[in-house]
Amino acid sequence: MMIEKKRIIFHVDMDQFFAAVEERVHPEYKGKPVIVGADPKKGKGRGVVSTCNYEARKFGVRSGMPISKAWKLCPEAVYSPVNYELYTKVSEEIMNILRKYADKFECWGIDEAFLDVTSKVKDYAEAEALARQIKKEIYEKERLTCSIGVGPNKLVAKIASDFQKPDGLTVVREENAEKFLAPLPVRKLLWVGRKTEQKLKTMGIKTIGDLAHFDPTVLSEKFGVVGTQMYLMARGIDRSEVEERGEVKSISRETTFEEDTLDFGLVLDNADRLSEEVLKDVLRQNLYFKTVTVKVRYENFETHTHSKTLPFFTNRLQDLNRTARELLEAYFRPDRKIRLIGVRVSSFVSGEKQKTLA
Ligand code: TTP
Ligand code: MG
Repeated sequence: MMIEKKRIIFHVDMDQFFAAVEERVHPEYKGKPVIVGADPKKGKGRGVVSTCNYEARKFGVRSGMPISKAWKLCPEAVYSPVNYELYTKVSEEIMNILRKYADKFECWGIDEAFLDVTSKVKDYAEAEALARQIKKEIYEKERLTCSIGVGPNKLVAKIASDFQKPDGLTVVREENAEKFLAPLPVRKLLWVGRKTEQKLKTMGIKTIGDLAHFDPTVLSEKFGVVGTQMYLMARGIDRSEVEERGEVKSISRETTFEEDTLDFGLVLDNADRLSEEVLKDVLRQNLYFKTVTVKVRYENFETHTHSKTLPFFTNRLQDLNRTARELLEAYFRPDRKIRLIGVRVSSFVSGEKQKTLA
């Protein structure tokens, strides 16, 4: 029988994301209510609130609310226009920090991501320590806080990240998942929209616990496949995988030496060859990259990766060669034979986009 390894999944969600980025740019906003969205035009403006900081939430302001209503609730707030370009850039930086902690990584919207960290930690205690480390790195590098949920699957992790906000960390072990979910409103489950919520209410189901104790056959009669899905989710069960989606995220090549080696000239020659191959792929796909990562495996299989993000996008071989060599040289030890090296580039923009930026 094959025993499946228990997964450990993180969901990371930035706190008051657009507003937090605005506060970082404008320190004078600190402590004030900040509302990011359409121009309020002294209450006559159209359009909605994209997000607001926690000070503004105290006044009842929420994402998606008409900006005119926000003005009524909190005219004294700082109103900021939406600067997507900036938030996208910050988002990319955050995703690059997060990605390196994960076996599998899934970016889920501008300020959220799932990380499968199963092979990185041995138990939930280590998972909690890793989550703290991630929060620390994001804060140190970006001066932004996030909330992290840790759980046995994506569903539980996502609900957990929302449980304590801002700057939260909620760990839900598999054996506690059902108990953790039970008191929460059914609306917290991903599939349950307003209509389903109403329908469930007429059946006497308000909390996730009510749903978990309901007869699953009745649920599938009333809601079809979604009914069965909802029931499983209410029991804390979700088998969906964390998966990379969308366009190419990285291009890499690696090589294992015929014999483990201390000949660093040979290692560097091979690095140049790998860089050349990687670059061919980059050019073929008309991409420009910004991040270079090298991987080194010593003879005892101890494996390290290290990245450097350049201050510009490039598609030049000499940039890649130089950066890869520099990163690799830091791993050369007179007493440690090298077994394998790898070169990877990531953080792409397409050639089309690069032209408009230049
Ligand atoms: P959220 O993570 O939902 O919100 P948030 O990060 O602002 O606050 P929280 O601390 O509760 O996580 O959304 C992320 C960003 O997406 C948010 O900063 C702005 C944008 N957004 C909209 O533009 N419109 C919306 O209706 C919502 C919900 C978010
Ligand atoms: Mg958020």
